[in-house]
Amino acid sequence: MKEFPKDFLWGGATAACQCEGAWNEGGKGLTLGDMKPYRPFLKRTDLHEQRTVSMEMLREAHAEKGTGLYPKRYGIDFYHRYKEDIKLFAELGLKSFRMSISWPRIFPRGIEEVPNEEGLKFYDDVFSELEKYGIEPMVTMNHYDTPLYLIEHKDGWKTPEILIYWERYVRTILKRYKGRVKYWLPFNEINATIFIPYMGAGLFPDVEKENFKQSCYQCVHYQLVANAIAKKCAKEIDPNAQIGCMIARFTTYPATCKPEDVMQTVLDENYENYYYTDTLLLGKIPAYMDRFYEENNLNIKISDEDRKILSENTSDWVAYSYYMSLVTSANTDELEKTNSNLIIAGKNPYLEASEWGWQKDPIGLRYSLNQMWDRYHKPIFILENGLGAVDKLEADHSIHDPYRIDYLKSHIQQMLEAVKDGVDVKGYYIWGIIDLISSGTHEMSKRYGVIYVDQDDYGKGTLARYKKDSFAWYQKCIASNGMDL
Ligand code: BGP
Repeated sequence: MKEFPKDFLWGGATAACQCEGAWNEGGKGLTLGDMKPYRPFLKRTDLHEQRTVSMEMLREAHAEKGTGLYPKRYGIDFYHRYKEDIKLFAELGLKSFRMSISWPRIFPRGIEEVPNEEGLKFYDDVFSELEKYGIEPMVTMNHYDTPLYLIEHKDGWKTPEILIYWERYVRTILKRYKGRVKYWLPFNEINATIFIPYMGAGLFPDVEKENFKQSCYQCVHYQLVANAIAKKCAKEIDPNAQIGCMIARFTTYPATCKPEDVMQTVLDENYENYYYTDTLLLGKIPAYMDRFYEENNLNIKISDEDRKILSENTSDWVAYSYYMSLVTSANTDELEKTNSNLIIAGKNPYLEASEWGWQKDPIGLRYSLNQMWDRYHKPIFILENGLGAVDKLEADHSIHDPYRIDYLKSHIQQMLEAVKDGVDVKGYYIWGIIDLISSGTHEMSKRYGVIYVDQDDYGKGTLARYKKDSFAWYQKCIASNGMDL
C-alpha cells in the first residue's frame, strides 16, 4: 500500500494582500487587493450584491485612503511579525510555506522601470527566515494583487500592454530570488477573473456595461498568456525554477443521471475549470472555447504570438484550491440552490455546508485528484484546502476547533486514497494556516488558521497569536507524514 511520498510538502498558505498589512509602508503602491469596495454593502451570503459591486463603491473606498480603513488593508501585520509567524510555522513542522509577493511592493504603480529596493529586500528577509528553518517557499506572483494604477490608468488586463509591465516584474523577481525559490505560481486561481471579476482583474459591471463578459474573457486570456510568459522567463533566468498554474476547482456533479444533466456537467467543468488548465498544460486554447465564444457573441483578440507563447511554455505542474463541490443540471431553474459568498450552485442533499454555504465534500477531493491526474499526468499540488469558521478564544487563550480538525482530517484521508490510486500529489497546503482576512467577505471572523490571531472584523485586537487545538493536530499529522490523523 502506498503512503505519502517521503518528500511530501505539508504546507500552509497565505496571500500578501490578506496578511501583510503595511499597505502604505516600504514604498508600496495600492493594489486591487487593498481595496475593500463593498463592505458594509455586502452581506455574508448575498452574491448578487457582490457581483454588482460598482466602480463608485471602489472609488469611495479609495478616497478614504489613510482614514477609516477597513481591516483588509491591515492584514494581520505579517509585514512586521513575519519572524514570529515563521517561528510558529517551524514549530508546527511546516515543510513548505505558500506566500505571495505583492506586485506593487516591487513596482508601486506597475509601470516603473526601476524596482523598489525596499520591497525586494522585505522578501529577501522573509526567504532568509524560511531558510533558517528549512521551510520551502511556494511563491504566488499575483494573488489578487494587480497594481491599482494599471487598472485605473492602463486598462488593466484588457489590453496586451500590461504584459510588458508583467514581464518586467516577473523577470525582476525571478532574477532576484534565483536559487532561493524553486516553486513559482504566476496567478492564484486564474479562473477567479470570471467568477469574481473585480478581484481577479478589477472589472465592474457598471463600468463595462454590455461588454462585461467580453472584458472578463479578454482579461483572462491575457492572464493565461502572462502565466506562460512567466514560464518563458523562468527558462531563461532560472532553469531550476518550476512554474505552475492554478484554478479554484469547482468539482461538479450532475443533479441526476439524466443524460442532459450529465452532459451539462461536462460543459460546466470545461468552462469553469478545464479551459484554464487545458490551455496552460496542453499549450492550446481548447476547441470547445471556439463554440463558447461564438454562442456568447464574444470576440476575443487572440494573436498568433499569444498562441505561440502558450504552446511553447506549458506549466510544469498543476494546482488547485479545493473547498467544496457543486451540483449542476441542464435546467438550472429546477435546482435547489446553495448560496456561498463566491458562487451560487446547486445544493447537494448528501453534503453538509459550512456556515458560509460551502458544501464540504472530502470524497470530491479524491475524485478531482483522479480527474486532474488522468487528464494531464503532471504533478499536482493542493494549494488551498481548509474550513472557514467562527472560532472562540477562551479565557485561557485556548481555541477548541474540532470541526476544523474533522474537515482537514477527512480531506487528508481522501487525498491519501488518491495517492493510493496512483495520483502524483506533491503537496498539500492548509489555506490561511494563520488566521487572516477573508478574500471573499473581507472579514476577520471567517477564520481558517491553526494559529489564531486576536483581531476582530473592525481591525481591533492585540494581534497576539495563539495556537488552536488544530495546531497540535496538524503538527502530529506532519510528523507522521500524514499517517497519524
Ligand atoms: C481562495 C483564495 C484565497 C482565500 C480562500 C478562502 O479563493 O485564493 O485568497 O481567501 O479562497 O476564501 P474566503 O477568504 O473568501 O473564505
